[in-house]
Order: sequence, then structure tokens, then C-alpha cells
Amino acid sequence: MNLSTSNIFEKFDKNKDGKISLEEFREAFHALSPTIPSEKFVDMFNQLDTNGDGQVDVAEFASCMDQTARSWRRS
Ligand SMILES: [Ca+2]
Ligand SMILES: [Ca+2]
Repeated sequence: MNLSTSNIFEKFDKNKDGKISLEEFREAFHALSPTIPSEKFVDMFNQLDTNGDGQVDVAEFASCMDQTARSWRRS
């Protein structure tokens, strides 16, 4: 990977508190692809937030990136 997970994480984490809120996630994704419907963000966010505390921390983010990278390699 060219971009490290923490680099990507920092782009999402606008207020630098070490966690991505739903609002930060929505903003970052909206910039990437404005056509994604908002219910899709919530779905994706909930998948990232595996412990369900309403924030995505770096560990949750990293494990998701891991799975994504693995599924890319499979296909
Ligand atoms: Ca944050
Ligand atoms: Ca969480």
C-alpha cells in the first residue's frame, strides 16, 4: 500500500481526536463521491464501528482496511 492506514485515517479525522465521528466520515466521503446516498454512509459507518460506540477508532479503521485489501486481492 502506498498510503498508510494512519495517513488515510488522519484525512478522515478532521478534529484530530483520534476517532472518526459519523459527521467526519460523512464529510470525507461526500468529498470523495458526492453521489453516495446518506443511508449508505450510515451503513458503512456502522460496519466500521465494530464496538458500536458511535466513533471509529484507528484499530477499527485498520481492520476494515485490512479486510478491504484482502478482498481486493481475492477478486
Ligand atoms: Ca474526530
Ligand atoms: Ca468504535
